[in-house]
Amino acid sequence: MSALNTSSTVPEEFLGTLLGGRSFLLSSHAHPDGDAIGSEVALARILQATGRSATIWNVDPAPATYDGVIGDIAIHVGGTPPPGFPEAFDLAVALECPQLDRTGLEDALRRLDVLNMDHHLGNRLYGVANWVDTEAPAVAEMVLHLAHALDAPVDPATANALYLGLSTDTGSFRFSNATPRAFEAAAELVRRGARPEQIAGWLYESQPPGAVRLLGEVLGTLQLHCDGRIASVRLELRMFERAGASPTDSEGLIDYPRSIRGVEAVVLFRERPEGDVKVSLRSRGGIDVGAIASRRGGGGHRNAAGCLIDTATDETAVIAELAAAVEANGDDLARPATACEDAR
Ligand SMILES: [Mn+2]
Repeated sequence: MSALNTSSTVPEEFLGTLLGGRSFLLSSHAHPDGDAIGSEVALARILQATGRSATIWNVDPAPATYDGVIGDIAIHVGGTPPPGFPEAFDLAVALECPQLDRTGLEDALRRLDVLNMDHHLGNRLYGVANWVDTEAPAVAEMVLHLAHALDAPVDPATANALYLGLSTDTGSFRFSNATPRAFEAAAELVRRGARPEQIAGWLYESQPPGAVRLLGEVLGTLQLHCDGRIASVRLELRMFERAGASPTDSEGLIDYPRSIRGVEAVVLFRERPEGDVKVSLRSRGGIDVGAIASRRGGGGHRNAAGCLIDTATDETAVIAELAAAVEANGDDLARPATACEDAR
């Protein structure tokens, strides 16, 4: 096994506890992303290859985009425990969860000893043993180190699953976590049979037609405010029908207005069948959209947040609050101080 040239090592207590288990239950957060699924699938394959058993249990199904990586690894989905729970398992591993309740299965998982394996800042260290490496570009990269610590084979399918996690968590190696560690892990995974062009095809060239038509509908509503520093778009219920799109086809829509030069904050207003409107907010740097969402009973963090509102009148109010937040953050481009008045 070639060792990676990084400082990451599996903590002894974590490794020792894991080595004491034979039958594992793996879980990750609700609405699993590429790092959640890639890390779970790879860890299941690694545990199985070393004579252990592993069952994956997630509260939500994986997006179809990840089917190729999941392969023949079964994922148990929903709130009802898998057969034999809890007696059939002697350890649980929570991957990618800063808090155990992020699994949506906390009460059940608490019946087992839980190992906590994560890379998020602010992890609550809820495990019987915790391995939290905030320098790790993805949990998938930690799973690769764990495979080495277990002297487990990393076959091409396992490498591909880990590459999915690494690639999605780094935004295809564009984000600030695209560190030397990320590239070193990527190089090793490709050497072991991961196929970047196949993963990229699944991630970026496998859209259902309805998703692309829905994007067209949404972009038709694009409005710029505050001298182009704020972009807003609307997603209306009737657009799904016109586009022949399903609810999951709306994922990632907010990234498009965010890609406009000069845009510092984005809001997506999404009509819900319940009659209210879901507000999704994104921002750059010091612009705090988390505060706007939490004032309205929502949640999130500084640069990504969401809340529910009632009427179209409230949409104007949200944009005005966003304008205030953008102005309060200053303007690198030294535009006139009146630039945001149109948004009030
Ligand atoms: Mn991650």
